[in-house]
Amino acid sequence: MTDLLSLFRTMVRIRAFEDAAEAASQGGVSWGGAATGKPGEVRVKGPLHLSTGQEAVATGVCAHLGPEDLLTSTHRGHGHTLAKGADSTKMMCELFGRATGYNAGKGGSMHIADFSVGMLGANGVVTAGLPIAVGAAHALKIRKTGAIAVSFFGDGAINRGPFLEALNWAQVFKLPVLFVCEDNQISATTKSAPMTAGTNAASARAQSLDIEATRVDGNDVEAVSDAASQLIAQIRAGSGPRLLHAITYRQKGHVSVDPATYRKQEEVAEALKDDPILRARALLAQRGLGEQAARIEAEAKAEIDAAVAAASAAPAPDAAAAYTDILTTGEGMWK
Ligand SMILES: Cc1ncc(C[n+]2csc(CCOP(=O)(O)OP(=O)(O)O)c2C)c(N)n1
Repeated sequence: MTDLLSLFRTMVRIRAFEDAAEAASQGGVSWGGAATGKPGEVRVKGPLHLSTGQEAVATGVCAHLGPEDLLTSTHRGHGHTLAKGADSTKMMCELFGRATGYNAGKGGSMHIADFSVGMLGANGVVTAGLPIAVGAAHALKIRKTGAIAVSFFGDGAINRGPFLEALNWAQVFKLPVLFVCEDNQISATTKSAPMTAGTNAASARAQSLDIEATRVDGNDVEAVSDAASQLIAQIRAGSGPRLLHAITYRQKGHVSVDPATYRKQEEVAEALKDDPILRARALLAQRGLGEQAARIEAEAKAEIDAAVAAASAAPAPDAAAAYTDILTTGEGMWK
């Protein structure tokens, strides 16, 4: 569904999910440091990479995908995963380390996958999702399913080799894959511009391989949706790969406990005015849909409150589960 109310619903569900997850992680493990919260207070342990401010990109792209289409994500994957149709309660349970989570509480925020909705997984290794998506797209092409693969990645990812390898392979074999660069203009804690050669590097590098690329305002959900719709239609018609370069802004630090003091407060304040949800809410009000928008936000908040309650009440995994679903317990290696 691509009308603005539907797009708004996805964006506010993502925002509510991440706000709740962040609240549950406050006072948790400090970045690179020791646990600072009181036991029992902190329900999300370890780092949490939030995509606050980037919701329009996940939303606008995934609105054009079905469960048969495949998706790879990044370390900042909550939005992509929700937009692709994953269950918010199972996701929250995973963040809370509960047995009822997507990975039985053993994976956490960066390892959520749900193959039933085509979500192949978040990924802590920067750029690793691109070759996975290309492999998936190759399989889709061989099987002639008509489905496509989509890979989200950050602007930092384009400086690693697998970016070029993935794009090259996809173009050589004319694979059905959409590469989506979420250009939030920062890589972890470092501004991207001074360490990235070229202008509009994500699009320009794709174009150097004759892959058509479209640049879009990534905080304008309708613009993202329109651009994605066109590119995805071309891919479904057999064009081979396309790249969507969405310019956006990450409102929070690299991880939830990072206060991002390396960024000027004026820059953040200015960027907050361009919040994609504020923009969509204002547009809906202008179009006489303010009441519906408010109802949708209340529903999203209620859904996520219920997810938090369910996750809080859910059981932790058995201690014995630490030894299941692992490749090796190390015996052979150390003897
Ligand atoms: C191969 C690899 N190198 C380094 C890291 C450490 N790291 C985690 S996130 C990140 C920056 C990624 O930047 P970008 O892709 O722009 O995403 P952002 O965090 O800005 O959303 C780095 C270098 C990693 N996870 N994987």
